[in-house]
Amino acid sequence: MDLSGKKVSVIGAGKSGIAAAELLKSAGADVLLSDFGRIDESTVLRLENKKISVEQEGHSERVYDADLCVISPGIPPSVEVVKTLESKGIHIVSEIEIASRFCKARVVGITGTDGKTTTSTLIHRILEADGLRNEYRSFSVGNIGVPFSSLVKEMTPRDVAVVELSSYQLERCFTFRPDVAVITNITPDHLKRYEGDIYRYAAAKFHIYANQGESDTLIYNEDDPLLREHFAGWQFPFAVVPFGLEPAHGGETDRRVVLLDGESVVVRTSSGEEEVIEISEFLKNSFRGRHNISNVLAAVAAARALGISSDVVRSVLREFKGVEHRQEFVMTLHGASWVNDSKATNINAMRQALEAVPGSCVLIAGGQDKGNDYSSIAGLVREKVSLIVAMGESKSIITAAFDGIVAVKEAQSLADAVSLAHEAAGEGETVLFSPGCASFDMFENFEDRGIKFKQCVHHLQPC
Ligand code: UMA
Repeated sequence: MDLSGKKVSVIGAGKSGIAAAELLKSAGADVLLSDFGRIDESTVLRLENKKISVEQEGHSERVYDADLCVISPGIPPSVEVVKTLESKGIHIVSEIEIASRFCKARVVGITGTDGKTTTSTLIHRILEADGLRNEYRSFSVGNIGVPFSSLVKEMTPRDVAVVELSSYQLERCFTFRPDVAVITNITPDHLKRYEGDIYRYAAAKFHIYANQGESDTLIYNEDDPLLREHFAGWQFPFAVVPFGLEPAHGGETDRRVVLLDGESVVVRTSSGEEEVIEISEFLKNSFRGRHNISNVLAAVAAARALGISSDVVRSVLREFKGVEHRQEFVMTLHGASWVNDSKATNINAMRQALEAVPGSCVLIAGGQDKGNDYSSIAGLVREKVSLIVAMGESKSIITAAFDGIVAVKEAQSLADAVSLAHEAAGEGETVLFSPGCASFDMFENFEDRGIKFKQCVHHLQPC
């Protein structure tokens, strides 16, 4: 892609903005990277050495002197700079859109409210294993933490980019066309950005298949009511592969192509049903729960669409130990199992973690509230939780929500929460750290929160 002489403004100097600026510069564009906060000195120096103009602590008029604007995913459409760009008719695209225009590799895109990191990681591991035999590489990029723009120039037509995509990243995608698109589920999340409307949130996610054509595949979760309804009866110009755990819903035709049949993952083909793997072969302490079986079905469907043999899929699934911060087993202490689920930033993820707990648990929850409706999990909490330890900004909201349902103790810090849970946890119980809230009230991000949780747990261990 030749951008010689084009002026491009990049808004937001986080990971994706910096990577997009560097990519655009390498294609000959005249790039301005603008951030309303401070950018660290070494980054400014590095970028200026590459002849990228940088401005910080505010977006100036220079931003509007552009042929094109690339926007970072975390910047909502409601902010002044975006509105002004729009009023001036400057074309605004997402970082994913720009990276995809440079991409020579095949692309697998994975979106959804929950499960996208686990599903992306599974697909990436399967591709890595297959790539070793067939001499290609798999790149795991996107919302998972490595900007697509930062690696896209290394990718060749033989390679595969496995791109985890948030709804934010799919907004302002216009030509992005994954060869294989996966939608894991859609439940309420990030609704502030979408003015409380789940269909606006879903519409952003549906950009994932908007440009797909004849040679492409769309994989979606038939168990998800919103997706099931959305895809019912439609004719698409590409292959559609529903997957699901549940048998046909309410007498409807069973459309599932990849499914759970008894204890086995099965693929329906034109010549019958093929068993891929039994669930007991991949479920383990560090990778458990029905939602993870669902993630496996999605990954199996993607592997099929990419022509990967069941042998490779099986060998990867048997070895897979889950993803850090996602129901990650930390250790057993005095008979209680400690689980780090810091990635659970919404109620649905918290529900999945609670459902996966084998017996009763002490739940550590709380953080920056997202307008959570805790009543939707009251029954599950009554059934499974012996004590809630509430922490962070939302601790009083949690206390009020579970008053009369289960005992709640409020913690003053993460270390305090861990210590209160340790005192309460009985033998055979699980201590589940599944905040159900964003992390930004006390931590840099959910990774930072998960790492600090694990450090606190390890400090409990007697020497
Ligand atoms: N900023 C401005 N002007 C504004 C608002 C913000 O300049 O009006 C600046 C901030 O000062 C900051 C920068 O924008 O310097 C932040 O950009 P960003 O929030 O888009 O963050 P990045 O570091 O670029 O990280 C993004 C994703 N972040 C978000 O979507 C919020 C990362 O997803 C992703 O891993 C990364 O790109 C690489 O692709 C994180 C995330 O929280 C994990 N995702 C959400 C989720 O999973 O729920 C959607």
